[in-house]
Amino acid sequence: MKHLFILLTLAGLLLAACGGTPTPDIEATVQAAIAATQAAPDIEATVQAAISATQAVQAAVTATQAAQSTEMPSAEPTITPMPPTDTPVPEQPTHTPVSEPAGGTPTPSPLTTTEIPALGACTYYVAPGGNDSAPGTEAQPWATFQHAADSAQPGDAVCFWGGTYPTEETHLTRSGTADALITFIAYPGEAPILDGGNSAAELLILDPGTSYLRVSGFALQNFRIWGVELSGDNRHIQLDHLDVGGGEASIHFTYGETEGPPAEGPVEHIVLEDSTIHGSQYSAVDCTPGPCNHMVIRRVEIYNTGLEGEAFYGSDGLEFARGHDVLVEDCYVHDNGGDGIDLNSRDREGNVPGIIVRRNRVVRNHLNGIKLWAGGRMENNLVWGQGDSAVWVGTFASSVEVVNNTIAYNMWDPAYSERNWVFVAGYPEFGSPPAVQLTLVNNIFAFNADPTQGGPTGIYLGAGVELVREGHNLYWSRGDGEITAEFVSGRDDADFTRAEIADGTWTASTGQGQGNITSEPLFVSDWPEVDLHLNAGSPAVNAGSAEGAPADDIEGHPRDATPDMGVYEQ
Ligand SMILES: [Ca+2]
Ligand SMILES: [Ca+2]
Repeated sequence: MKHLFILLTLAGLLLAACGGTPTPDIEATVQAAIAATQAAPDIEATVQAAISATQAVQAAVTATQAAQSTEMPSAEPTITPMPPTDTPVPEQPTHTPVSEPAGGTPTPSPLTTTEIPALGACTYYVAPGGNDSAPGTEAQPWATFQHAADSAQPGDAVCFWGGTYPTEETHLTRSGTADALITFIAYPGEAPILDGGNSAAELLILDPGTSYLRVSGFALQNFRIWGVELSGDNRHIQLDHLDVGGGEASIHFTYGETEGPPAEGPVEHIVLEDSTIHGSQYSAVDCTPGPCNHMVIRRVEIYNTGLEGEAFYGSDGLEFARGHDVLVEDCYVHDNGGDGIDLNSRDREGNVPGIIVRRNRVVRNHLNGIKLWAGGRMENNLVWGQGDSAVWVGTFASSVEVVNNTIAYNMWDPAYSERNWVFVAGYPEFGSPPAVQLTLVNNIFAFNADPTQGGPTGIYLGAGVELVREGHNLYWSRGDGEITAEFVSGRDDADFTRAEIADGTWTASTGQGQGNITSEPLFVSDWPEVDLHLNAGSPAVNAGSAEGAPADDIEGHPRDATPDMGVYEQ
């Protein structure tokens, strides 16, 4: 599917650039491009290539607009708009609700966002005070997003001037094509605001089937339920440079009952990047029931969601109930009432392919930090300040890789913390313990749960866990129980103490544990001014394993031949 998309994209680019006349040379070039695409190393590269190519097509199409055919798309989707009568049902909490909101003031985002790409030209314009009966030119702009959505053709770029647009529920029913997205974008330097006036239930609704769109550069506010909804069967959508706040969820993917199948088809090949999402009542970026496949969530800040509301129990920053090939990277997910990043909670068959969570900062969420229920790889994540277990993986049978994460000072803030293991793999939440193949390398676990409070704070490995590889981790959380390993037989106690890791007992019992460290990590700054960079004298410096370590650290610095443990390379 994605290769077909890229094929069409590249073909369209080449044809547009050559004035629409195919030649044998172009065919050969396209064939070469297909081969290159099929060799693309991963989802990220493929999706990025597709997006880049599509943007290039848009520019080419704009540049050659005079020569372009003006014919209408042959088949406009016939869609019956679906009224948003179904209030999303929150996941039943398995944890005690946080009793009161805390951490209410978000810290400023340190995200470095990219600029909105300059447009070669805009096909149409929209402005506050415009007129939908006008021709939509720069001098005589339209007034509403709905009119723009009803008028745009594949390849069109509709540019919005800054200001506030009172917005009712806006249905996007027209699709672009593989070689020509429809783009709705803030004019460079402008800041359009879509405002629902606290009466609109939703603002931008991509009806079932609507595909090949880009929405860029808008703030969405004062809606009651969802800011952006992808109803289902939506594919190849780019959402970027958005600021969405409030409602029940800011961005919602797939329509249907939470515990049931989706009412429409899956949402697939979506990029959400360089955006800020905040202040929802329930999960802020919500794919329930799903599935959401081939997703890229990148450089998104998600904060202050799930902290209050009628049915308050603590909702997540990012919650994808079902879906494969999901990449979450370079996000800052903090101060949410529930979990930070929660993936695949309804994929009970387990072993979901293509789940990657990396280089995220997951901070002060009041329940878990990162949950990978059905497998995946998490690397270079900075996870501190959670109110409950920082990381929870392998609730369903799966393979899980946990590499170069720094997991410290969780369950430390008494304002919202409970006591639990800091890291849990293969917990028997649904009866028998799930079979989990776990790789656990180069991580730092330190200062998890206030030691004055008592209770479990080490890591938990269930009876179905098989350690593919465990080693080069630093354990400094709970001296009398750093590792609880239910799968180890022949002991009175499943808990391995810090001393038993240091003296070789753990290694003798499991055949693992090479390179583990059981001393203080020596962070730059401890609680409350948390800075988990390593001091030069830290034992974690150069103590990691190069095998399977990520090429760079969380800040993009290349890792050397002797990687440091945790997220930072010195
Ligand atoms: Ca959750
Ligand atoms: Ca190093």
